[in-house]
Amino acid sequence: MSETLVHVASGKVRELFTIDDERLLLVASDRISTFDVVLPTEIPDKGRVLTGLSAFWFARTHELCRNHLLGLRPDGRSSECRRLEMLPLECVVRGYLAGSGWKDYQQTGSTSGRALPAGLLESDRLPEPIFTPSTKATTGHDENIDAGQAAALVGEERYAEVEETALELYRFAAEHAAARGILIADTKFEFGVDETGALVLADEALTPDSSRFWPADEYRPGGAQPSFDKQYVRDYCESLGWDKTAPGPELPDDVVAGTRARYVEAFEQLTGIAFDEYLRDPEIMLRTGGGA
Ligand code: Q0N
Repeated sequence: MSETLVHVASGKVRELFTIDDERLLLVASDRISTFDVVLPTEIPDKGRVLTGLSAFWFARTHELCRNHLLGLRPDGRSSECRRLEMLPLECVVRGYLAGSGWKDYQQTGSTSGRALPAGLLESDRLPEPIFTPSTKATTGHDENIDAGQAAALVGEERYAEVEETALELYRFAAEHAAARGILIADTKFEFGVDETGALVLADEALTPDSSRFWPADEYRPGGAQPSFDKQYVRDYCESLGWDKTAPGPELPDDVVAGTRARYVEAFEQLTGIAFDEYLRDPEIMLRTGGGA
């Protein structure tokens, strides 16, 4: 019954282990990063919220795209995944103008080589969602690339398929979330290819760590928007005058509790499933049509 897990990769807040030749175990920790620095204080259950949310989206987008999820472990934070050949692209979709998209637009009127209408404000909704791939940087920040550079990395045909699929996934999720009071400003997908050559959605998907979630009732274009999940952490860090280099500050109990509550709120608002229900039996995410 016991299994030997071989560690294969670490992200800032997630770890990946080999189960066997076909399967990996993706484990989401409770670590949190802000301003690109992982903080010394954890947010209890954050990894479970993100694992459950990802599973929710995987179950509900299966007709749009295959995905790597095989099953959830009883701990609620570990997913068994199909092992794939990953594409060397970060597949970003933007529905609103924020982050590096806004920076590029201010400097050039374009983002990732795509001209946008003049006069857009920070956080404005784009006329339509756009696909803005970037390269996977092994250190530092991912670098935005244009469609030609991205197609050169994966091939023209695969590029067209990835763009179309990423846009469909974003449209589906953004519409679902907006109806429940959360704007998904942008999101990053990672895709792989299975042994038959089929495109498969991997990693975590449509979580607050892979996306910008904004509370819809506070949406005011013309400046930066509050983050649905991390705003208490950012505000606290700003109040300290921390220089945003490692190591980051410890978080006080009220900031931890408030932030945990925001993650759970995002989970329940988006899925319509009580977080307690998920903890009792994580695989309900894969069976139920979902309360929402
Ligand atoms: C893989 N990464 C990205 C999580 C994410 N299904 C898969 N098959 C093969 N490789 C990968 C996956 C997935 N998902 C994805 N690296 C390998 C980065 N990681 C880093 C650590 O935690």
